[in-house]
Amino acid sequence: MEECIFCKIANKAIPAKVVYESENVTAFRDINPQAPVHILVVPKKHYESMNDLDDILLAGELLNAVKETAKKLGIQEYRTVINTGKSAGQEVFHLHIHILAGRDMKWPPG
Ligand code: DGP
Repeated sequence: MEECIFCKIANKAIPAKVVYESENVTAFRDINPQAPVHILVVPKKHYESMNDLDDILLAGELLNAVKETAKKLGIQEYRTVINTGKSAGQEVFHLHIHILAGRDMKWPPG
């Protein structure tokens, strides 16, 4: 989508600190990190949220990208988060998986 910030990052129209890339997925550092390691894993194709993801192979590629990104960064313990919808905390309406690591995490989340 033309005006979507994560589409622009995935298309390399604007810069980001990319840490992992596969055919259909890009992973890059969050601009406003909430932990010492904070990565966003996004499909290159625009999906507004998890509710729109209709491609099972891509779903697998996204999860595999989480695993490969963690491996590449040498992190074995991490939290993954997918905010879906405004009340769940979604601010950027391009599907993304957060990877957070490097500090103790509380459970349940707020
Ligand atoms: P969420 O609240 O789940 O929609 O998370 C959106 C995240 O996206 C938030 O942690 C900040 C990050 N973010 C927003 N704009 C940019 C950007 O332009 N570049 C990068 N790297 N991250 C961004």
